[in-house]
Amino acid sequence: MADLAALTAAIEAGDRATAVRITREAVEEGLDPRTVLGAMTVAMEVIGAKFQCQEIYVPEMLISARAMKEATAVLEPVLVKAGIRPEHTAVLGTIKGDLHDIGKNLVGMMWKGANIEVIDLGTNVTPERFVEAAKEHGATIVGISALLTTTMVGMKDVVTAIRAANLADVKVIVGGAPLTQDFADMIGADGYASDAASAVEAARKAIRGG
Ligand code: B1M
Repeated sequence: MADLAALTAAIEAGDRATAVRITREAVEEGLDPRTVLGAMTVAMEVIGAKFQCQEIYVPEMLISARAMKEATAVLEPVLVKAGIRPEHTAVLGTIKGDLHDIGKNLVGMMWKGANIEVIDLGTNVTPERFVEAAKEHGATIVGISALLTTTMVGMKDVVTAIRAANLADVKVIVGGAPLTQDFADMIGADGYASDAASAVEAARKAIRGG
């Protein structure tokens, strides 16, 4: 029988081959895909916690996220067939004028690991594009990343555009090296995270409404 504890351990260790093999076994045995997804998500929670307390660093997090991605690709058709959808959809991008995307990509991976569907708009994203994509995909989260002090100010325009478009259910989460909680509050964002792991909790908290 597929060993789900070993699946969790494989993702934590970034062992892609083992993670994919156990996921295939679980699928062939007809295990509930939610249970399998749960075993994967736990691994990313552990990775997130270890990253936050600097027990591991960006490379290890990327390796685990890659293992998670390959294992979820095996599970995805079964989830779709069973009508199991991600809990939320997020539109994610780096702000207009900014081409840094490594941190943004990590946030995307962590959100996917937390069962949030991620529509990645890439870099240099205008406020109009964030709004369009949020409408098109029925997103409940808009995530914006900025790495430059010159571009972070443009985040306020995205918040303003989202509010002007009457997207009342959309929560805006912001992050990036030059940002602070004070800045996020000042521009009226619904959440701020200092790293990719806390971006999961920031999104959940904003959706819960505090
Ligand atoms: Co640039 N760059 N860069 N750069 N670059 C910085 C940011 C800089 C601090 C370097 C320095 O001067 N010491 C500086 C900014 C100074 C400032 O504004 N205060 C800088 C500069 C000036 C520039 C250029 C202007 C340089 C030039 O051309 N003269 C230029 C700008 C181009 C542009 O964007 N228009 C530029 C270009 C580049 C490269 C293209 C060469 C490359 C980017 C490649 C890429 O991303 N694909 C690059 C890089 C790599 C860096 C550094 C070295 C590393 C950034 C990085 O990836 N960090 C950076 C210096 C540094 O940070 N040491 C620097 C790793 C990443 C995991 O961390 O992105 O902070 P970070 O993400 C974290 C958190 O911030 C948070 O979670 C992530 C994971 O924990 N987070 C979020 C990020 N987004 C989030 C969103 C959230 C929540 C959390 O919610 C949605």
